[in-house]
Amino acid sequence: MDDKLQRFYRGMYTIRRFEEMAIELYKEGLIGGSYHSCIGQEAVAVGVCSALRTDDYITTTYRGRGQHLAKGAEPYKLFAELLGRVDGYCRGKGGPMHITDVQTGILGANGIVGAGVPISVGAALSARMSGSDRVSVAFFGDGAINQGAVSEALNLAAVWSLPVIFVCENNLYAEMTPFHRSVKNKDLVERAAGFCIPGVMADGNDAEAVFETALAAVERARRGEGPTMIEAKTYRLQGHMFGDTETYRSKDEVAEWRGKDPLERLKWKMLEQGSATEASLAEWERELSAMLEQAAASARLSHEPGPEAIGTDVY
Ligand SMILES: Cc1ncc(C[n+]2csc(CCOP(=O)(O)OP(=O)(O)O)c2C)c(N)n1
Ligand SMILES: [Mg+2]
Repeated sequence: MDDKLQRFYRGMYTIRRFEEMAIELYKEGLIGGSYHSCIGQEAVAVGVCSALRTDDYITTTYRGRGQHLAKGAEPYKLFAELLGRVDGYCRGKGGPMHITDVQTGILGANGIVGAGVPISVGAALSARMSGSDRVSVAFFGDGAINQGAVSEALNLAAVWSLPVIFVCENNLYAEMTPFHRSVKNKDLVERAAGFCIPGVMADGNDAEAVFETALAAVERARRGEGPTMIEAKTYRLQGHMFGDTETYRSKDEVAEWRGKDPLERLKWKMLEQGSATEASLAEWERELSAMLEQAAASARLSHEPGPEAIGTDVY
């Protein structure tokens, strides 16, 4: 059995089921605001986070539950936060867009496009200043590439040779805008050269390829050799957020990417290599689904913060 592929599959399946279940909770009216699912992008989260230690840092976007789970977040506390309950990571006051867990190095999801990137650079600076060999990863979308703060963060990380990995999760769209309408570059990783940072492409629907690319960048950062930018092209198999009518992309395009579903690809690879059987896959899926069902059921039992908590945890 290839333990690594097994771990990747289990991690990706957990994210997929978590998101499917979160959508059901959203439909029930139990989650406030909007919900941005990461279904289809699981290989980037699992590939990159598998190259990290628990004490390394990450920042994510509002689409970040995949990265949180891959970094070690507990499904129960994630569900509780989505439901706005006191047992959630932000005691029910953050919802899906602000999940933070210092224990696992999750320095926050962020609803502001690009805003996590300078925070990651700050975390990398703190790692350096405190004499640790921690690294920091900034996950951001294609839509963040033209944000001023992202350019400033890339530049500062390069100038100070900070241990940070910039992971551009290019799912081809920023809301309804295809990325090629807002940049001239064919690949966004070309931007790295302008900051004298190595830029590497990875197939964002292949967890193993993402892992190998991320591991090289993480090891380089730990050796003190500075930042790397990774562009992982992938695709969100759902709309930008729940309720998106998806008129801006064709059914053929979606079908083409469904054919590249990262979970299915890994499944076939494992079956071909003999590192899993249909029966073992079905057993893991049953086990992980049951674990998530239990987590969601318990989260429903947690209560909402009361009026007495209105002034706490607010900065
Ligand atoms: C600074 C800022 N500008 C605009 C928005 C509105 N907005 C929300 S999501 C989004 C698209 C971002 O796309 P991308 O970075 O590619 O991430 P994806 O949603 O594809 O994961 C935009 C423009 C915002 N939240 N923050
Ligand atoms: Mg995008």
